[in-house]
Amino acid sequence: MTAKPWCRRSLIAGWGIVLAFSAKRTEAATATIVIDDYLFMPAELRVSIGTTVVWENRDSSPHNVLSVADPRVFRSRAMATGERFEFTFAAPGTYGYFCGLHPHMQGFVVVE
Ligand SMILES: [Cu+2]
Repeated sequence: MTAKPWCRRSLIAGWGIVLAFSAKRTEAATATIVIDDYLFMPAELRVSIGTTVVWENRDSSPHNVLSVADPRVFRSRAMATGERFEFTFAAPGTYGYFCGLHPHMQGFVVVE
């Protein structure tokens, strides 16, 4: 017994949806926060759940990134010029962070 044309069409449509979702899931969303001149730029970043945020130190001084929360959600080592730290945000929320070497340097990531 062969599938009726309408049935075949809905099968194809169904696979199309599955493939679209798979493509969306494997597409790695990333966002970059640049560290320069003792600032996080942008200081306020909004991303969707699952986004990997990359902090990139373009300053001539070393910096690190520590989440404000206790216990810390993320914590980088001191990054020299050109070094990066990344963290993937799996849960929604507002994540404040600062530089442990220069605590006046602050920013936050809103995950929604
Ligand atoms: Cu710093």
